[in-house]
This record gives sequence, C-alpha cells and structure tokens, in this order.
Amino acid sequence: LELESALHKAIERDELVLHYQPKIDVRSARMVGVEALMRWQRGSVLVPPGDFIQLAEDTGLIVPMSDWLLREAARQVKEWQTNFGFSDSIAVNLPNRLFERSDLVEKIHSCVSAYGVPHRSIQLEITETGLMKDLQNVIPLLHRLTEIGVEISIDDFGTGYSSLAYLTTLPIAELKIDIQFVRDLGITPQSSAVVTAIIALARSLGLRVIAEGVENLRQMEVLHRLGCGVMQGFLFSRPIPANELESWLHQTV
Ligand code: G
Ligand code: G
Ligand code: NA
Ligand code: MN
Repeated sequence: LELESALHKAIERDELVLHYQPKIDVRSARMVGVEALMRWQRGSVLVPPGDFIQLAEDTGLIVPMSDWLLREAARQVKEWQTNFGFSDSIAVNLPNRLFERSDLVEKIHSCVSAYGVPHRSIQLEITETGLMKDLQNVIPLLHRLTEIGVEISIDDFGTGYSSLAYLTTLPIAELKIDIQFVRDLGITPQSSAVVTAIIALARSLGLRVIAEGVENLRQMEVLHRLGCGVMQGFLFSRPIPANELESWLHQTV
C-alpha cells in the first residue's frame, strides 16, 4: 500500500523517466529505431519496471502512467526529429490493460498531434497474451491503430499462445523474437530451430523480424545467418537515458 501511494505520487511529481534501447541493423551498424523502457527515479534509486509495472497494472495506475509515457515518447521523438533528423519510431510497451480503454486511439492521436509528429513515429509493442486475451476487442483496435499509421509489433514472440490463423489476419508489422530463444543460439539446436521457424513465418506473412536480448557475437552471427538482421541487446547498448543516445542519433542524419 505504501508503494502504491508512492507510485501514485511519482506520476504527479514527474519521477518517471524513459530509457531507450537502440534497435540496430547489423549490416549497416545503424540505429533503425528505439524501444522506450520506463524507470522510476525514486530519490537516488532508479527502480526498474519489473518492480512496479505489475503493481501499476493491478491498481489501475498503469492508465495515467501510460498516458504520461505516450506523451513523453511523442515529445522525445519531436526533439530527435528536430535536432537529429530522426525518422524512425519509438516503440512503447503497451500493457494488456490498455486494450480495455476505449480512448486509446484518441489518446495516441492527441499525443502525436500535440507535438506535430507523424503517427508512424510511435510503434506499439504488445504481447501475445495481451493480444489473445480479448481478441474481439483487440482486432478492431489494431485495425484503427494501423489505419492512423501506428505500427504493431508482437513482443516476446514464441512464448505465448497466439494462433497462427489469427496472425495471418491481424494488421501486424513485426515479430520480436523472445530473448529465451536468442540466449541459446549457437549452443542448442532447438533454439536455432525455433528462430528459423519464426523468421520463416515472418517472411511468409510479410512481417519484419527483430531479435531482442542479443548479448554476444555468437548470437549476432547466428541470427544474421538465419536471416534476422535487426537486433536489440546489451551487445549494442543497454537501455540508456536520452542524453546518452546522442552518439547513435548522430548516425541517423
Ligand atoms: O527495462 P526492463 O529491463 O527492466 O523491462 C522489464 C519489463 O518491463 C519488460 O518486460 C518490459 O516490457 C516492461 N516495461 C518496460 N517499460 C514499460 C512500460 O513503459 N510499460 C509497460 N507496460 N511495461 C514496460
Ligand atoms: O518485455 P520486454 O521485452 O519489452 O523487455 C525488454 C527487457 O529486456 C528489458 O528489461 C531490457 O532491459 C531487457 N534487455 C534488453 N537487452 C537485453 C539483453 O541483451 N540481455 C538481457 N538479459 N536483457 C536485455
Ligand atoms: Na518490449
Ligand atoms: Mn520482449
């Protein structure tokens, strides 16, 4: 309960911050987008989302937090567009609960409009569980988001229970290969079998594919050889504050 009221105040006091992790195209060694990851600057402690996102979801605080997140992402992308000619998107993690919001599309629209950035500047990462939980409501929502230019990426792909039949009908732009399959690449044949299958699936459905959690050259090389050229992970960069992202941003112009 104490944590709950502290988190409540954190939103009012502007203690939430976004860190950004570059998405890298390994052929060109260039950044082709970023993922925004929330942190809570609680005094001198930087609290990771694992310690408060669940609480935020359970208490409903995730709604004002995500409002802040969308606005902050739009503000940040505007700044990068102005200062660095940034033309890629910021991916934000969309909690499952937000699908229950009838005003999500309007919310995103008002955030990007407020800063005068194109809708395609915001990409949404959703999980398979979030997707499959409430398909009847999610399908029209995804179509409306896609119509206004907001791309959808399926996060942690391969860990949930998404039906392949649905994947063919949903307006999805990208599959993000889950870290657990990346971890054992080059060590166990099973991991490369799964990754090969995901890449083939993405190809045949015309979706982009990205791998997360790439920590070493072995994983990078196997992914590249299997046909996944865009990656994210500690090998390239940890999630970092906006001011530390500048060396990557200079490459985009
Ligand atoms: O950043 P990190 O290393 O600790 O993230 C841990 C988890 O928290 C990830 O699974 C990520 O999807 C989730 N997460 C990070 N930022 C956000 C956010 O802004 N909103 C939501 N809903 N989840 C987030
Ligand atoms: O749920 P989501 O996939 O959005 O969360 C991404 C999480 O993965 C964040 O907590 C982020 O800090 C973490 N992460 C990003 N790159 C790496 C990596 O190379 N290795 C590990 N172990 N975690 C990573
Ligand atoms: Na994510
Ligand atoms: Mn993930």
